[in-house]
Amino acid sequence: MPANLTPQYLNAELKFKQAKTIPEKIEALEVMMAVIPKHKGTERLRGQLKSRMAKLKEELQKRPAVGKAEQAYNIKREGAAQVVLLGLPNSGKSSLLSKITHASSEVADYPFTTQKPIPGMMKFENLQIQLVDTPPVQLDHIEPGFPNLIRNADGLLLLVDLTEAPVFQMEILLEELNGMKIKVVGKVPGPSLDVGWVSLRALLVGNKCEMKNAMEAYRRFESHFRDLFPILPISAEGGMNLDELRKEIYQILNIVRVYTKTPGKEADLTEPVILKKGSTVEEVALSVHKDFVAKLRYAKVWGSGKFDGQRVKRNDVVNEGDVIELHI
Ligand SMILES: Nc1nc2c(ncn2[C@@H]2O[C@H](COP(=O)(O)OP(=O)(O)OP(=O)(O)O)[C@@H](O)[C@H]2O)c(=O)[nH]1
Ligand SMILES: [Mg+2]
Repeated sequence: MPANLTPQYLNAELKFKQAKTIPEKIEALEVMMAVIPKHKGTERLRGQLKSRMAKLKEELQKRPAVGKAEQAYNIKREGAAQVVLLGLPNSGKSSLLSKITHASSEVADYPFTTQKPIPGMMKFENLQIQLVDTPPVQLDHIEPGFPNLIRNADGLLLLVDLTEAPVFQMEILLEELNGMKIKVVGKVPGPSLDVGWVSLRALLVGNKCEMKNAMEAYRRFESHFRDLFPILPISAEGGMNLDELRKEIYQILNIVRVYTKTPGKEADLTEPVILKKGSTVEEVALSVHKDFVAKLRYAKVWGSGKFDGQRVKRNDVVNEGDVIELHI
């Protein structure tokens, strides 16, 4: 007997074939089962759909769900960029977060105080940068989700305690990151990467610099790493060098701030457009509105060694602080 399948059914069948994930397949299959004409001619087909559904549901059960621990490491990026704080136990990560953002993360004189990542927003000039405090890096254990949090960051702040063999601490941190296929770079651009590796810019920070002998330790630490990375001594608790720290954090992000203006009006310098270093006028237009790119005829720029209001082309690279007037 002919099956006489309806267009509704055929449509759902097409969706089933195109489905990429198991839930998508189940959804399409449910529609197929609901709309299939129920008569003798479709009996075999209905049987096949039923057993297919049973198999899909079984497969869905077998897949490991994303665990609670892993979910905790999923920190939504906010502000201009996300910077992850990393360090061994007690280095002062949570003290720093609590000091330079409005977030609070528990501080204690015993190790392993922080159990899950905690984000906070740091103000730098007219920007907000997200910092993420994390549980301490350990030699023998990595929480699921932790490597992903790090790999997705825009930059890293590697914090060491200057009173506890800082060079050794940094070597452990770099080695652990290496194990996660994260190439940490600072001043010198790294070599091209193998498949599966990511490269992240980092700022090295020596904490507790107000302590006795800490600055001597800092000088050894600095001479060890200064050719490779930007380095800074701070005291999170004493509030020392924190303005410098904000500047250095901004520096590792490799971004520029530009400002857009409409002809005849002043630019709003409180609302920067944030772009990767090396971006062009075209990308400024894109950030304003996607239609602007196609319509863009030329732009005028104030700043960056150009004379005021100089006319530039769409593929001209923009610089930090430029004011840009887009003409469409
Ligand atoms: N002297 C001094 N002590 C500090 C400074 N910053 C933090 N501490 C102390 O160092 C200890 C550890 O600080 P935390 O901020 O909890 O360190 P943490 O890196 O978050 O530690 P975990 O969460 O265990 O990884 C606490 O006793 C802090 O009071 C500092 O600048 N100077
Ligand atoms: Mg902590």
